[in-house]
Amino acid sequence: MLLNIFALSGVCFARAAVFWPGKESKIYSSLKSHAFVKNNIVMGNKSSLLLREEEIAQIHEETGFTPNQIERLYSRFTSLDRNDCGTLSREDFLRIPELAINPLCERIVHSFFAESNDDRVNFRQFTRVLAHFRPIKPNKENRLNSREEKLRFAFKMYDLDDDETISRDELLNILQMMVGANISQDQLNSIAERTIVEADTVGGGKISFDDFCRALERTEVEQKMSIRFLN
Ligand SMILES: [Ca+2]
Repeated sequence: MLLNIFALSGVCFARAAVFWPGKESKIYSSLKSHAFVKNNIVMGNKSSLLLREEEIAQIHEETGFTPNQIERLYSRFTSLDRNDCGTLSREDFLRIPELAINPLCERIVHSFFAESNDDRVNFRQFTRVLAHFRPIKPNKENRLNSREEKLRFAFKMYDLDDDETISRDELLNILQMMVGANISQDQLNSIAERTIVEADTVGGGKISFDDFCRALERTEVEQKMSIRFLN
């Protein structure tokens, strides 16, 4: 039960995120060509909007994305940045149709703002969040996409008040987002209750990060929370 609930949220995220950097998505191609035109127009008079070599090198070092992937992501980023201010607002994210209809939309968007002090997301923060979804490759481990970081990322989606535990109400909140009105309130309450009882090892009625990891011990988080970024 627990495994399914937690794994499902990871899949929800991966589905939404796949629309950002992938070539497969139609919306991406149209946005990308828009960004391409925009970049060409602004080139020369708004050089601050272009990525500098050293920024690419820093982001590569930090996230493990290749320079080519970084440029693709940047093109996506600038296409979402309607006001050309170099940062994204929550509204910018909500204009992505695939994201707007994702049941966990609010939590996904929230995760981009975790490191932001002023409710804006810059390109570096944007790439750091997406880096959690890079597949894990042998001998090429990057801190951001390790199994533990992927799990921590999923955990934070549940932990609405950032107190490092998942309470019954927080679990219920995510369950409601995921299943909508398909399951009665009574059933949801009982699922949340059972999940907590199953996972909570210290008996405090809450799920700690350790409990969360233990519950997902036999789940292939690496695959469920990975996106194949094109090279
Ligand atoms: Ca909490």
